[in-house]
Amino acid sequence: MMNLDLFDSGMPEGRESLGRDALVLRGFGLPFVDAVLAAVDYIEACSPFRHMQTRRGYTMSVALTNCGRLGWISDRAGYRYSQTDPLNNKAWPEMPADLLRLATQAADAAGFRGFEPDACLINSYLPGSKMALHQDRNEADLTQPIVSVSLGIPAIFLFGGHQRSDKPARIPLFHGDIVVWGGEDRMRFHGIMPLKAAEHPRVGARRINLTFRRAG
Ligand code: MD3
Ligand code: FE
Repeated sequence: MMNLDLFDSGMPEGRESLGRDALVLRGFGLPFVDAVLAAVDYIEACSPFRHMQTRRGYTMSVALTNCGRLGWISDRAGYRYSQTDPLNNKAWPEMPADLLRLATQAADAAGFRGFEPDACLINSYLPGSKMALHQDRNEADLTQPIVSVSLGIPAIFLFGGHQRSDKPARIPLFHGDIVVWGGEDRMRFHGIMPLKAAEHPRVGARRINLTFRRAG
């Protein structure tokens, strides 16, 4: 008889462990796609995607926006969270209830009960966009996990170690995949390889990634 446990691990729609406290939930976001895309439309009408500057003066190839009480920003003064959008000096759009539900359900499914994100960073990638290896260390409570939702064309996620020089694993992320990171995997270096040109039937020639965080 076929070993169903073995079959379930590592297959689309299944769970793949990336580390002790890091898990890919393949396809977990698929039932939420319409709600997430509607939420992104609402958010970008108030706070459009824009390319931010790094502290060193480079322009990021990824465009971003935020919703929730806090939003992640970058400029010549560095990386930080802000209660207001620097484009209009108003509060970021509220986190839509559907997004909050998706984030808490995914965190629950990964074993992180009681996750209450107050920030959602939304990244928009076009073919060629990439994200260099980095750590996420601007959040106040580093014991809280991060939940990431991928939509649109695929990307290769780089999952490194605790040192920038550790050789990263390459994990493909597809439309509807969710990844949850916490515990000992929370501070790992990570990044995204330059996106290959492709077309997604629902999202077009781009990738959207939402990361839910407890920032404050
Ligand atoms: C692993 N975004 O916005 S999400 C980021 O696909 C970021 O847009 C990537 O890295 C993206 O900061 C990757 C996945 C992610 C987010 C936070 C992590 C992976 C993580 C924190 C610790 C370890
Ligand atoms: Fe990151």
